[in-house]
This record gives sequence, structure tokens and C-alpha cells, in this order.
Amino acid sequence: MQQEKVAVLGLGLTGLSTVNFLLAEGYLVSVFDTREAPPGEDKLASGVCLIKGAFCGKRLCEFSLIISSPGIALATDAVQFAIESGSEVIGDIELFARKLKTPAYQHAKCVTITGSNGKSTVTSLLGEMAVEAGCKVAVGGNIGVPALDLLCPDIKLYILELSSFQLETTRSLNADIATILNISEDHLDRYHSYQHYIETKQTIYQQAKLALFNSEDSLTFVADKNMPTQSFGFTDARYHIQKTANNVYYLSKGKQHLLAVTQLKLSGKHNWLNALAALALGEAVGLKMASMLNTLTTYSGLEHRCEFVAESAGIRWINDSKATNIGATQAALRGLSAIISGDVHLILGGEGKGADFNELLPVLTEIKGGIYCFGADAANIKAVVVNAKVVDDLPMAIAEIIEQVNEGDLVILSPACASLDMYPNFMARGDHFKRLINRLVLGND
Ligand code: UMA
Ligand code: ADP
Repeated sequence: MQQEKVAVLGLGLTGLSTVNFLLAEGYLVSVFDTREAPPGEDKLASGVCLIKGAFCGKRLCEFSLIISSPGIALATDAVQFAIESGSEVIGDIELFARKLKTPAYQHAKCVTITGSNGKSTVTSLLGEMAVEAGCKVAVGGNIGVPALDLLCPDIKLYILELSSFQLETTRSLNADIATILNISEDHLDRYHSYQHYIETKQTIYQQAKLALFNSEDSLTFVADKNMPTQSFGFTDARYHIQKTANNVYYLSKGKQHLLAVTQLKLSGKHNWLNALAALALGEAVGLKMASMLNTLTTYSGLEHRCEFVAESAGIRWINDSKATNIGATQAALRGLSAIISGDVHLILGGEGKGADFNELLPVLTEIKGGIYCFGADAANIKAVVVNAKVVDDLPMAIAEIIEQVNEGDLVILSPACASLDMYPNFMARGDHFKRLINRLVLGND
């Protein structure tokens, strides 16, 4: 029998994982990548044809099935040409969804998590909860490990973080529960409008048995009135925050107090919401509440998300390099407000991805202190945040801040922008920030 031909677009993490999956399934695979030196080239199985350079629609439409990587927009001309010519274009998550319906995998449960911010925190927290509960769990998707690499018949629970990019090419997931944690402007350079981005996020609910929405954020509400729902939020939600007469705030479910927020290892009010979301998701797939609450008292969060770096001379330094959009920076500044007594020195900058920096102004008026900006969108930030000081780079920002800070102040890198103009990724930017503090503030070599 002739092998079925499949095209894979992109040879990053997703492309490579997809190629390996398809080869194991018996397909004949060709890979297309626009770059001269795609990252996965050295790991590509021998015999797989790799075509480099600009995508050609006529060439792509020779394939009835095309698996596209998340970094490639569906709107790309050549991809559109192939779709219009009858090719089916899907992503690795759709392949995963189809595999999960086969007999060897049908027993497994699946949780899907999207949102503009908090996805990785909730995904990894829920993963830790499942491990603590003794469940055979696999965690991946946009958080880093491609979904197809997770597939194993022993796994009882899959937890997938899904980006809007991945949702564009996914249609038949049948998750046990799906959530949109929140929606705020992001990736506007990829979508023709904010509404388009919102609609892409909303497709996660159509591919689930139960939808978990955020009662604080109407953009996460579920349009389909027949869909079973669950909710989390500060108020007006099944999983919510209750304040006692003696001013203790509790994570609560209905009338039941679950855990005082002071027992959470995570800091910031936005993490109260993340904790509630994880509890709701975990209960929906059968994790025991007592075990999940235990995890919440030990889980300290991921690197580069409101990460405490150092305290020196009464000044605290926080690395929030993962704040790659305005919503995340707002959450950091509002979420940390309870621990800020002095001034806040905020470092912004990078690639704004088409965001409107006016959205930052309300939260900036709630803090006092200095604002510094650098990178590709520094001038655009300065045009809106007129009191911001434009600096060349992070070392210059820190050098300036060192001259200004006083005891009780807080310094935070929460850039509201992607890092790709000056760094390979947000981790490299956060690591640079931490090295600079170590050297310039703590005096270590
Ligand atoms: N690219 C080209 N030409 C190509 C193919 C890709 O220039 O032919 C570029 C893309 O435009 C992009 C980069 O290469 O800038 C990487 O794209 P990719 O789709 O190959 O990326 P992968 O290495 O497969 O990583 C992807 C996700 N990347 C993106 O969505 C851009 C990773 O999320 C994810 O962890 C990984 O799959 C595993 O599922 C990263 C991300 O930045 C962390 N996600 C965005 C975000 O979180 O905001 C959505
Ligand atoms: P994502 O995977 O969606 O990018 P992360 O958990 O990695 O989310 O966090 C990204 C940024 O968003 C960090 O700066 C973090 O402090 C902030 N953040 C985390 N949770 C929330 C939330 N619930 N609402 C708003 N911002 C959040």
C-alpha cells in the first residue's frame, strides 16, 4: 500500500515532535521551514525531506494533510492557498486530540487551559496537584513539552496549556474540562482584531464537556447556554474568596472555607484566582480536595513570574520577565500592592506586539516611583507614559535605579512586552536581570 504523504510546516519543537509522531504512524513526511537554519534540523530523522525557504502555495497544495506549527499564522498566503485548494491544515494538538480518541487512550482524562495570563502557573500547579494525589499525569502544550510527546497509554490525566496560536488549528479535542483564565490584549500583531483573538480563545469551550470561566472577566464567559459550566473568581463564583469577620481571606467553595490565603506559598492576588482555577479543574477530574490544598501550601510558582530575586538594604528586587503583555504587568503591580510600602521602580520594554500602552496608564497612577523603558517599543511607551525614562538596555536601567532607590522600595522587571527584540526568549531576559542584580546589587562576581 502507498504511504500517505503529509507536510509539516515549521521545524521547531512542535515540528520535530510532529515529524516523529507521523513517522511512527507510518506517514511519508516532508517538512517546510522558511528559515535557512531551522532549529530542529540536526535532530531530523534521516530520509525526511526538508524544504527551506519561503512557503509556496502550489507546492503545499500537493498535500491533502498539512500540520502547521503554532508560530505560523493560518493567514499566511501560501497556507491560505493550500486551504482554498482543498488541503486540510491542522496543528499538533489536533493530531493529539484524534489519537486520544483511539482505544489505547480513551480511558485518559484531559484538562485544557488557555487565557492571556496565568496559563503556565495554573498548568504546572495542577500538574503538581495531580502528582501529589498519586495520579499518572502528563503536562505539556504551550508550556514547553509538545503534546504529542506526552502520549503514553499509562497516562491517566493529560493537562494541556493551549495558546491561541494552537487553538487556531485545533477543532476536535473533547476535554473533560476546559478553561479560559482571563482575556486581555495580546498577540495583536497576529490577529486582524482583538475580537478575532477573543474568538480564537473561545473555541476551547466548544471542545470540552465542561467549561470553567472566570466570573471577574466577561470575555471568558460561555456563550453556549447548553454547555455545563463551573466558575471561579473573587465573588459570584462557585470557587471564590470569602472574608471572615476577623478579616481573614479564604479560598472557598460554596459556603465551605478551604484554605486561608495566608497559607498559599504563591504571592499576589492574581495567584488567589490561579489557585481557585486549579482547584476547580482538579475537582472536575477527580483529584481529592485535601491533597490539592496541601499542594497549595508548598507550590512556590515558576521562575520569571513575580519571582523574588533579592532583598538588599531594605529594597526588594522582583523578576517578572514573563509579563509579556499589559495584563500581566497590571496583575503584578495590583497583585503585589499589599507588600509595597515605598516607591516602585518599574522596568518596561521590548516588543509590544501591537498593544496600546494607554491601557497601562490606570495602574501606573496607582504607584509612585520611577518608570524605565528600553527595547524596540521604548519610544512608543514613552509617547504614552510621558514620565518614563528611556534607557539603552537592562544594565543601564538597573544602574539608574541603583542611584534612586531607598529602603522600603520595590524594583520590578515586568516589561509588558515580549523579549524577542533583544533576547532569545523571556527566560534569557529574566536570567540577565538576575545576573545583573547579583553583580550590581549584591556585589557578587
Ligand atoms: N518560524 C519561522 N519559520 C517557520 C516556522 C517557524 O520563522 O517555518 C518562526 C515562528 O514565526 C516563531 C518561531 O519560528 O517565531 C517558533 O515557531 P514554532 O511554531 O516553530 O515554535 P515551536 O518551537 O514549535 O514552539 C511552539 C510554541 N511557540 C510558539 O507558539 C511561537 C511554544 O510556545 C511551545 O512551548 C511549543 O510549541 C511546544 O508546544 C512558546 C510561545 O512563545 C513558549 N508561545 C506563545 C506565548 O506563550 O505567548 C504563544
Ligand atoms: P502564561 O503562561 O499565560 O503566560 P504565566 O503563568 O507564565 O502565564 O504568567 C505570565 C505572567 O502573567 C507573569 O508575569 C505572571 O505574574 C502574570 N500572571 C499570572 N497569573 C495571572 C493572572 N491570573 N492574571 C493576570 N496575570 C497573571
